[in-house]
Amino acid sequence: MRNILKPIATIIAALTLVASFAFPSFAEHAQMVMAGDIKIENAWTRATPNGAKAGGAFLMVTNTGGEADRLIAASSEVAAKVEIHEMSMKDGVMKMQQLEDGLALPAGETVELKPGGFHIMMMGLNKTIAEGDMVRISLEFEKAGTVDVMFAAAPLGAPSMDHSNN
Ligand SMILES: [Cu+2]
Repeated sequence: MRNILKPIATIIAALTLVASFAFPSFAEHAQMVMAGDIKIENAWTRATPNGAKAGGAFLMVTNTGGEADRLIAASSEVAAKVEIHEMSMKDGVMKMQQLEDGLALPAGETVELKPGGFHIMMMGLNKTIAEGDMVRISLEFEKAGTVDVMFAAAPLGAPSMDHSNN
């Protein structure tokens, strides 16, 4: 790591360390972000094993407004592309697929993106994510616009994003 980045990384590591003792509750300490009527909480991702090309990211999205919105796209400097996925049971097999039209966010409701369900999928990762890293993902909402969210990286082995069995 370049020297100029080191103090920043140290501060972030110190801040996240305090909260990381009690994972999974540590995600609850993640910063709350508002984009228009959209409230984002509990943004977290996971450390990736060396060389992993994909990783999941999770959050709770509440549409506090009176009109439906959609999460339609995402991007990050750490991945070639970022997609919005759904995992579901099909003919007794867990499958994941991209939500081509994005994720519906009904007015007044909270939608949770979590392992085993809806999730943000980082594909073509260009770095290994380490525990305590803050991964910036830009989320684009149809009505609320685009907002950058920092996803705190939980330890390796935190609730699995293995698409085959949860
Ligand atoms: Cu996925």
